[in-house]
Amino acid sequence: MGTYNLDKIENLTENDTVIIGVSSDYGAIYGNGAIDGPKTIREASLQFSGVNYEIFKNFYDFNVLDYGDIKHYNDLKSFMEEIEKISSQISSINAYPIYIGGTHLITYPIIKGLNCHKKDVGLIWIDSHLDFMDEYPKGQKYNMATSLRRIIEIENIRPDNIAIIGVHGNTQGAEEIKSAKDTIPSIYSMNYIEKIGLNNIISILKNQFKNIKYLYLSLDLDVIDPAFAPGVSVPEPGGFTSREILQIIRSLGPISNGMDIVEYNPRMDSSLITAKLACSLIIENILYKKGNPHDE
Ligand SMILES: [Mn+2]
Repeated sequence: MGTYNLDKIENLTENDTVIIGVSSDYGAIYGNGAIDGPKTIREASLQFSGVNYEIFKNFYDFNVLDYGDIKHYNDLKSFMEEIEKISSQISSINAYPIYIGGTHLITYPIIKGLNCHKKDVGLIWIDSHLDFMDEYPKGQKYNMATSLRRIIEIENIRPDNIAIIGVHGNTQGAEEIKSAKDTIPSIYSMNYIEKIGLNNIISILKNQFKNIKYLYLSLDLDVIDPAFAPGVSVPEPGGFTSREILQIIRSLGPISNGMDIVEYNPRMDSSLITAKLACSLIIENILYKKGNPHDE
């Protein structure tokens, strides 16, 4: 991101935003490539000035630090424990983390880490997919298709503190859909969002989470239409436009306490379209969330 480097998580303060790469293909089912996500998004960020035209603020006026990538392990269990540990440390300091995946599996250890400190966790899952399989394929419990199902099983995570937005498409099974609908009351599908209007859905979400102590946003880039974000492992036509996803992040960013951007796969991308959208989402999340630096 062209930001200052952070040596140790312990050096963070609650006013800081920290970028953390979670560079791994663990959890991939439909092809590798997410492991190069953080590196490619950092490279794509070099052409950004940091100044947003609309609100005329500069990214570099804020305390944004780059932790680099989380240490990789050759076994999934150790890697997930490392993510969980980092998430736990950052949330105890109350700094704002932005995790760059990696597959959607990474959200599970991130939320598990939060839970050590935060009893009242809200989660907005922005995704084409429910990721609600118990095992997929049979016997596999930890991957991009099971991540939200594992999150539901974490102690103190309540299904009514979770909202899913943007679900659509033709790749999910009937059982998975039924089981998610039976468990999570707030699922706003893409057709429903179109019918009610995105602004109204954003108002509903702001109201739903207004008393939550810690709100986490998990953004799977495949919720964006492949025309705008082709660089994902499971593209799903009929998704949000770039303008819509920017609006979602500008609106929900300010009420959130942390977020991730997952499933970026550079091997599927074209001319870094998806990486540059990811950079814009990160920059605007920070600028809209922090307000005017000179007011602070
Ligand atoms: Mn997902």
